[in-house]
Amino acid sequence: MVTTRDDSLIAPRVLSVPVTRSADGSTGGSLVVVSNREPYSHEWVGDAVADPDESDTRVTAATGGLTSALDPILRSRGGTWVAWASGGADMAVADDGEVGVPPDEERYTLRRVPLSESAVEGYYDGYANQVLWPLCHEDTGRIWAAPSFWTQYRAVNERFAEAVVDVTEADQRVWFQDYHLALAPRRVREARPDATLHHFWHIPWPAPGVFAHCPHGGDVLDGLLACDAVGFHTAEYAAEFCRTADATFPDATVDVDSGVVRRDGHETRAVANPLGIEADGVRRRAGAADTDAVRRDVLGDALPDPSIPLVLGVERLDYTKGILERFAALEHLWETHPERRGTFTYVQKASRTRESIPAYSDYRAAVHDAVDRLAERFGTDDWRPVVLTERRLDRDTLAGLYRAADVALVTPHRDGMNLVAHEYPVACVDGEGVLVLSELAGAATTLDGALTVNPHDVEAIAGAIDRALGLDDDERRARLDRLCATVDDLAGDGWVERQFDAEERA
Ligand code: ADQ
Repeated sequence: MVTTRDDSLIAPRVLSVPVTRSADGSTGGSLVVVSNREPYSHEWVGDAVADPDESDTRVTAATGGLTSALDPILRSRGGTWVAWASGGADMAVADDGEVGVPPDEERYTLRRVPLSESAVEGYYDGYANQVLWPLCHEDTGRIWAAPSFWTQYRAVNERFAEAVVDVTEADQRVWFQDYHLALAPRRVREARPDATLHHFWHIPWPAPGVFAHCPHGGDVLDGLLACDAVGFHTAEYAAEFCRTADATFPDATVDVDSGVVRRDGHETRAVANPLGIEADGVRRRAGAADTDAVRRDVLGDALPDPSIPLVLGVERLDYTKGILERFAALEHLWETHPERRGTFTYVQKASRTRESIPAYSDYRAAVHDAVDRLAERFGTDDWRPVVLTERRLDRDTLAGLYRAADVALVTPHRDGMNLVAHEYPVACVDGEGVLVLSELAGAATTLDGALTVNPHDVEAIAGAIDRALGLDDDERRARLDRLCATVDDLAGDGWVERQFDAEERA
């Protein structure tokens, strides 16, 4: 049974009731966090196979939205982070799979789950990234479900669940992260009926008709419904989750308005809880950057004219990010507005990703072809229309590159949130910068001030680039101010607090 009201009335339900803080300023007791990626990984330095005694290890801290939101929480309250042992030396430095982190302070425990190569292939490259990822981004034609994918996904979720049960007290709070771990909560619930289980689904949740394409969809949903609360970036995803539960389980009672699914005597709350960024850190790094040096470093001799405006795209080379449509839009713009040729350079900062999956290696090849095509068609001795760089940039350089860019294009077909759309405006510390944003990214529901576009509408993207470059100072600054205000609203610890607040309300 489903109760709902007119969809257009479902405004983002961002919960905002403050949560009681303990004396140390944290928001509660110790916590178990569970994710595919680990916050710290150990690698061998030197040849560990040839000479183990002469080898040492190096520890790398992960960067990205998830780690920067959760690592400080675990540092302040203590607890355990359970994750895949992805580093070559991870298990060698751990004691029974556990190691204290951060390395110098040891504020919490990292419990590592070792996985074989075939397990990672089936679970991560397979079911997670060839079934759930295209499904949730509503690109069902790309779903590919070899039998081993599901077998490994189930087995790996089982392994994670065993590790979680091992480190979890009877009534502790556990927080699972993302689409790699949909089944583990059900197993943990069976062993720890009194624990409080949370999940956060970082990618979109599709409409029920799209979710119907999911092989084993009932099991995926059943795993998530073992949780007390499942968080999503937007109210739309939370509502679609409820509708999917209603369509999949006739015995469930679903209230889309309040985001509650009741089944088998258990209640799960779907909550809209947008993730923000560490805005002050981005601002500080951008403010400290020497933008001329960053332009020289990233673009080298590709940029003969150091004063030419930059239009920027930053993302993993993922087919959901809309990079090819962006190149088509640039081509259309330079074709229909020849006066725009030579007036700006488009910089695509791309990182290679998931390349063992054919859809990704094909996409990367198509991106390179498009760059070559544009260079051949429009390039001159004095002007490179497009610069593609796949170099890994540290956070300081990336913040400097954002600041150096006059316009940023964030045009994914679909995106849970998209943190680049949050980072770019606050990095524009000189008050210059225009964000062109896909109306289908989660960020479009939370940020105000961008020029929004349909990510498939090549002509509209071309028009938005043209408009962004010509925006007058007043409008540009007013838009940037609004963007920064909305990014700041979501920055900080609010994300963690809102998630746990949902549990208290339940
Ligand atoms: P992603 O799909 O990886 O994340 P996004 O949120 O844009 O997408 O990026 C995550 C981070 O990676 C950003 O902080 C960005 O700075 C960094 N990054 C991206 N490309 C980079 C590059 N080429 N070089 C250096 N750094 C780069 C998933 C979901 C998103 C959701 C996040 C968090 O797909 O929708 O916003 O999780 O929930």
